[in-house]
Amino acid sequence: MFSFFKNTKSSQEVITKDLLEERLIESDIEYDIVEKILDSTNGKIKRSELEVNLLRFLNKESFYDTLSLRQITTKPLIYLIIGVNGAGKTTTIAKLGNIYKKQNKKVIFGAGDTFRAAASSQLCAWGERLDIPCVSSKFGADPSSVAFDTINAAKARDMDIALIDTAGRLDNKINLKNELIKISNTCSKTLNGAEFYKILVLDGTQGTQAISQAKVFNESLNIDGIIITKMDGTSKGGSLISIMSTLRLPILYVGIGEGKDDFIPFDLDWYMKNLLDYIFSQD
Ligand SMILES: Nc1nc2c(ncn2[C@@H]2O[C@H](COP(=O)(O)OP(=O)(O)OP(=O)(O)O)[C@@H](O)[C@H]2O)c(=O)[nH]1
Ligand SMILES: [Mg+2]
Repeated sequence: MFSFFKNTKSSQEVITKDLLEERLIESDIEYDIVEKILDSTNGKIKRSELEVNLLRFLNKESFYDTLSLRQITTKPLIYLIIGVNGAGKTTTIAKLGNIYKKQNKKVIFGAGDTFRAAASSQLCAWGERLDIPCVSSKFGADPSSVAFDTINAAKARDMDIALIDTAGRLDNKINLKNELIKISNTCSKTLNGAEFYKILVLDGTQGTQAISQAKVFNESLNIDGIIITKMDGTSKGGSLISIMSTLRLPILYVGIGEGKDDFIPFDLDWYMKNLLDYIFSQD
C-alpha cells in the first residue's frame, strides 16, 4: 500500500503526459489545477519541471511564504479544535499538548465534545497519560459551558495554553455549524474579546472532500490554520496543494500515526519530495 509518508517504490525522472494526468488525479489534486499543469506539458515531463509548475500554484516567494499562523500573544492562549467526526481532533489535541508540555508550557484540556458518550473520557485519558489537567462535563452538557469553564480554569490556574475539543458530528450539519459558532462566541466573550486560534483538523485520506469541508468551516468560522492527519495512511497528499493555493490557509502540522509523538511540523520541501516521489514512482 502506498503511504505518502513512507514511499518505498523507486522513482523515474521522466513520465509521459498520460501517466502524469493519471497520477495527478490519483494524488487528489483538484482537476482545474491538473488541467493547468497538463496545458503546459508536451509529451513528457521531467520531475524538476513538474516541481516548478506545482510551486507556481503556491506562488512561493510571494503568498506561500506569507502563509503562517497569525501571532496571538494573550495568556492563556486558547486553541479551539474543530473538524468532522473521526478527522483526528482528540488525538491531535493530545499531540499538541505533548509538544507544548515539552516546551515547559502549562497546558489544560477542555473536553468540549459532549455529544459522543466516550469523547470526554478519551481526551481526559490522554490528559492523565500526559499529566495535563482536563476540564469535562457530563454527556449531553452544553459544549459552550465546557469552553467557558476551561478558559476560566486556565485563567485561575495560570495556564499558558488551553486546547478545547469539539464534537465532529451532531444530528445535522447546520446544527454542527451553529454549535461551533456558539462555542466560538463563548470563547471570545469569556476572553473579553481577546483573540484565540481556531484550528481545523482534516483527515488526509479524505482527498478532495477535505477541501470542501475546509471551505465550509472557513466560511462560518474564519479558520486560522489547518492540521492534516493520517498522512501515514492511504493519503495521496495532493489536496494539500488546493488547501494552500485556494484557501490560503497555513498548514501547521501533519499527523503520521496514532501515538503522541507521531506529529511533525509541516514543511513544504518535505511535502513536495513525497508528492513527487508518488507521481514519479515506478508501477
Ligand atoms: N494512522 C493515523 N491515525 C490517526 C491519526 N490521527 C488520528 N488517528 C486515528 O483516527 C481515529 C479518530 O481519531 P480521533 O482523534 O478520535 O478523531 P476525532 O476527530 O476526535 O473523532 P470524533 O471525536 O469522533 O469526532 C483514531 O483511531 C485515531 O487513533 C494519524 O495521524 N494517523
Ligand atoms: Mg474526538
